Amino acid sequence: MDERICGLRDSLVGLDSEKVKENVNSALRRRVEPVEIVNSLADGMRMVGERYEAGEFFLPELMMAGEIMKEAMAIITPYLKRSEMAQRMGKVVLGTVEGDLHDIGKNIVKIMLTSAGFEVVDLGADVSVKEFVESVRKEEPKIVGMSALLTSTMDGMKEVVDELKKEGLRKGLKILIGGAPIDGDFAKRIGADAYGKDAMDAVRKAKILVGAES
Ligand code: B1M
Repeated sequence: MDERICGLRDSLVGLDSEKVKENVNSALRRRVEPVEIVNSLADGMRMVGERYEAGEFFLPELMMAGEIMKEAMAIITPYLKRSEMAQRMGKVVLGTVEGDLHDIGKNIVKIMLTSAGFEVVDLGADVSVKEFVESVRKEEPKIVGMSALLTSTMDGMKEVVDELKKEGLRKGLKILIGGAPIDGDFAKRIGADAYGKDAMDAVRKAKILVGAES
């Protein structure tokens, strides 16, 4: 890892909000690519998850890490440049599926898509099937993006895909999904068009879906 950001991940795992902000600002001053800073923080969140799984962290620590991550993202967001292709990339309706409150990954995907020139309509977290469908009808996006972090909510993605089909809205509309328990096989199984492993991959897949990249 770049030595200019190596303290960043560890300060997040250490749940040291002030240190994280200091490290983010310092990395930005040293002209580290904002995307690299985001990746390093995402890595830290993964380590927080591992500690939770190992019984070293509990729910309050998860919540604290989530808040620190949001504060850090608020500092970084203005530095992520909007692409000049903005007009051509098109609209994405994005949300975390019903019953699922995890929105950190979804928010990173939103920031990355926006920086790549997509117009993102963010429905937030805990988004019902009906809300997704109504938003597609209203916004006429090129892509619907869904995020899920819980194994118990990932099937909600299939419900959205099925309902869009039932409502005659699936034609010409691409569906991109992601989140820790999701993989390419699941995407295929539920009839989604693509799976994003992380935020960078989500941008790459979104570009492919709209024909901007092969
Ligand atoms: Co929770 N949680 N959580 N949690 N939480 C997990 C997901 C869990 C794996 C932890 C664990 O047990 N190891 C586990 C799920 C287990 C399972 O389903 N099998 C879990 C659990 C159990 C729970 C609760 C049930 C705990 C409880 O209450 N007892 C509860 C559920 C609440 C609910 O949703 N209804 C809960 C609550 C919470 C907090 C609120 C405390 C907090 C969320 C704060 C927030 O999001 N605002 C939280 C957190 C922080 C986590 C972990 C530690 C970290 C998640 C995260 O932010 N990762 C998580 C452990 C883990 O994931 N290893 C865990 C960092 C983020 C950058 O990565 O979200 O994966 P990720 O996003 C990536 C990619 O997945 C991808 O790109 C992103 C950026 O690279 N991606 C996409 C994501 N969406 C995409 C969409 C795309 C494409 C790519 O296209 C559209």
